[in-house]
Amino acid sequence: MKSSSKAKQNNSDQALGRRRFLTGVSMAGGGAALGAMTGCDGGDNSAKNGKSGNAPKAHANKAEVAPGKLDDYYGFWSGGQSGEIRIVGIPSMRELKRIPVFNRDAATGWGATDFSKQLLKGTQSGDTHHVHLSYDKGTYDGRYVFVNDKSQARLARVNIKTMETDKIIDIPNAQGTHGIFPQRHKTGLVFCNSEFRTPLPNDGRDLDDPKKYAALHTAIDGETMEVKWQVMVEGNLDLCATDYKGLYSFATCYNSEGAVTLEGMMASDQDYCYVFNLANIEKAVKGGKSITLGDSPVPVIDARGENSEFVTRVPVPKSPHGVNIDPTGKYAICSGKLSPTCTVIAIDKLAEVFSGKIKPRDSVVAEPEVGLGPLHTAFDGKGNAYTSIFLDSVMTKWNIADALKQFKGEDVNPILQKIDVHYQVGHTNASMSETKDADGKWLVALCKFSKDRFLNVGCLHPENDQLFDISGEKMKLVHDGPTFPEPHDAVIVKSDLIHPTSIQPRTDDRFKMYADWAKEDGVNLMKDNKVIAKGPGKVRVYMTSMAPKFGMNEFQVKSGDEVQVIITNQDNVEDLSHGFCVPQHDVNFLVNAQDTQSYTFVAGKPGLYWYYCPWFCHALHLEMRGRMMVS
Ligand code: CUK
Ligand code: CUA
Repeated sequence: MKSSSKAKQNNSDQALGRRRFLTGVSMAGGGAALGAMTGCDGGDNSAKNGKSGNAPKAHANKAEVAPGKLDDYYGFWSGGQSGEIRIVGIPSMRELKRIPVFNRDAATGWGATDFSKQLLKGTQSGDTHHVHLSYDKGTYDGRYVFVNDKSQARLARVNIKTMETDKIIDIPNAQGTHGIFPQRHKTGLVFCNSEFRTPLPNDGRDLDDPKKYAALHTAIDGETMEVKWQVMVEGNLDLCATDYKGLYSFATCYNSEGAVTLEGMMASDQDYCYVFNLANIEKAVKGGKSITLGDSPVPVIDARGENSEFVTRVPVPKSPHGVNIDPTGKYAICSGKLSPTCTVIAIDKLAEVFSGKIKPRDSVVAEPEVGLGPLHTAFDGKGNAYTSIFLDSVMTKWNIADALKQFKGEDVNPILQKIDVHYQVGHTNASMSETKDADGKWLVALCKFSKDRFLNVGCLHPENDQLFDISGEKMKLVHDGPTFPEPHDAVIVKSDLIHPTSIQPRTDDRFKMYADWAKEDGVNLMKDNKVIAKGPGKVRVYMTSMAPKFGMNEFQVKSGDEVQVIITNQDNVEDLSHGFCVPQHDVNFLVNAQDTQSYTFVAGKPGLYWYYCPWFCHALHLEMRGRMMVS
C-alpha cells in the first residue's frame, strides 16, 4: 500500500513538474519516481543521471565531528514518553545530556529530591512533545527551554544556565496540553493548546453531551510562569505557533466535527487554523469581559461559535497537524495530515480578516501538494520549506515563492525534491529554523519507526532520527541516529547562543529554600556538618562533601525517624560531582560542584548502613563513605 500510494503521488508530481522536468532542471518528484521504479532508496534521488547517488558516503565527513571537537549546534529534543528533554550535538548527533523534567530519574535523584518532589507534586511520568526556547527579537535569547507534558497538562521550564528544570506549572481546566509556542519578539507569553475537549468546568457535568465540550488556548507568562488567561473554543487544538511581532498566536484544529470517535473526527473534509488576536483578548481580559471556570481564578474568554475579534478560523483541508511560521514572518504554513497539501496563510492579511474586509479563507495564498500525510514544516532561510510526510515516508523540499505563483495559476511546480526517510517521519526541524536566522545547514527528520535500520533489540525498536545536509541544492542523508522513545520535536540552536555554567550558581529559586532551613537551624550550609533534632521523630542532617570525603564520618538516628539529609558539595571544580547513596533506603542523588541537594527518607530497621558517594570523583572515591547508625 505504501509503494502504490507513493507511486501515485510521484506521478502527480511528475505531471505537475513536467515542464521543468523536461527542460532538464533536476526535479525531485521525477527523481523519486525514478528511484521507486528502479527500487532505489538511496540518499540522493538525483534525476540527472537516473541512478542512486553515493551521497551518504560522500557527505558523511561533513557531519562527522572528530573526537575532542565540538558541535556547531545544540539540539534540544523532547523525550516523549520518557518525560525528559535531551540535548544532542549537531551535526554529530551525539547525545550529550538528558534533562529530567516530568520523570523520576535514578541517576540524578530527580523526582525524589525534596525540590523536584515539590515541582512534581507526586507525579512520576510525563509525555513531552514540544520543546521551544525563549526568544528576543526573533531569535533565541539563551535563557529558557519550555516543554509541555501532554499527559498531565503541564508546562515546564528549564534554566539554560544550569540546564535544570526550575518550574513546572499545571494548566487549569485543560486536558491533553499539546502544541506550545513562546512569543518571538521577546520573552513574553508561552501559548499552550489543549487537544482534548472536555466539559468545562470538568466537574461531572455534561459527560455525555459532546456538543458542550470545549478546548482551551492558554497564555502563560514565560518569566513568572503564571497563567495569564485562557480562550475557550469548540475544536480540538493541536499544534501551536506565534508570529514574529507579538500580534497573533495560531492553533491547528482538527475534529471541528466535535466528534468523540475516530470515524466522527475524520468525517468533514474541512478543518481550521485558528488565529488568536492577542491585543483584543488582552483588552477584553483587562476590561473584565472574562469568566472563570471551576476553582481556577484564571480569566477565561468564551470565544466559542462564530468568528470574533478574539479568534478567526481559517478553513484548511481535513485534519491539519503542524503549523509553522517561516523565518521572514510572512507565512503560517499548516501541514495537511489527512490532506496531501500544505496551506500557506499570509499573516499580513490577517488584519483585514479581523476587520471583516476579507473572508478568513482569503488569507490563504498557496496550497501546494507535498505528499501523503504532511505533518510538520521546517525552513532554510532561503525561501524553501521542508515538510515531513508521514505516509509516504519522505521529506519534501518545496519553494514557497513558487507555491504562491502556482496558486495564482502559473505553471510552476514548487516541489524541488523528495527524499526517502526511514521510516514514517513525524516532526522535522532545521538549524535555527524557528528563528529569523534560519541558516539552511542541517535538517533532522524524527522518524517514528526504524524497522530494519539497526540491530534488533527486542519488541520495542528505537526511533530513527535522521540528519540531512541541506546546505546544497539537494537534501543529503548523512546520519541515522537511534533514539529512545519518543522524541516528538526538536529545535536546533547555534552553539554560540547557549552559555551554560559548569559550577552551580546558587541563585536558583531552590536555594532560597535551603537558605531558609539553614537560617532556622543556625547552620552555615557551605561548611557546617550537624545533626539537628526537629521535634519528635524528625532530624535534619547537614553534611558537606569535598573529594574524597564527606564532612561527616558518621551520624546516628532512630529507627522510624524522618531523616532529611542536606548535602552541599564544596568542590569548586568543573565536572566534580558527588552524590549520596544509602543502602536499603532507596536514597541516591547527585550533588554537582557548589550545589546543595536535599532528600527526605525514613530510617529503616536498626543497624549500620554505609552511605557512600556513587559518582566517580577521586582516586579514593570508593573510600568516600560514612556510617549511618540506626538505633
Ligand atoms: S506531534 Cu508528534 S509528530 Cu505531538 Cu508535535 Cu506531530
Ligand atoms: Cu565523591 Cu565519589
